[in-house]
Amino acid sequence: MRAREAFLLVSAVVITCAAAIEIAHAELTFDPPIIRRSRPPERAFGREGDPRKVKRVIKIEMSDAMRYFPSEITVKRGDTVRFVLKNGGKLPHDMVIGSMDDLKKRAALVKRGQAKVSGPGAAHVPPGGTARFTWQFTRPGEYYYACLVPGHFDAGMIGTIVVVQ
Ligand SMILES: [Cu+2]
Repeated sequence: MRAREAFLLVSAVVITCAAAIEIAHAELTFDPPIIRRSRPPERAFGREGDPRKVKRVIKIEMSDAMRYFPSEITVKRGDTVRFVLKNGGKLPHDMVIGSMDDLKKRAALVKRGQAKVSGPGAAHVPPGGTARFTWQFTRPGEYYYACLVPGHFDAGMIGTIVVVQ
């Protein structure tokens, strides 16, 4: 094997290992929503989006009927989306993106007063207020957005995000 081929092979192995470690780390740790990192951690459902690379703007309305409108959205893999939230109700509402498992865990923490809704992929919206955040969907699949104000998640304030190739 020539030196150049050997170098390429070693490089490929190193890069593959680094990627595998990063994926394992992202899936095994539960990042408390308050903690921010310098580089957006990649989760199963994507990562914090760069506001300069927004490709789509999606408006979502929240109501005291414990529903989002729309309650289902479809995005393309790789798209960076700016979510513009409007709370038309008299109660506060949240929008937090995640897998169903992740959202259930976060809802339980918020309910016990052990976490607040903030950080990447999440926003808390006061009555009559608006908020926005940017998210990049990096993997195809079905994910969710939910309101973690105690009682709202249980009342079905959940929407579905379908990420297509
Ligand atoms: Cu709510």
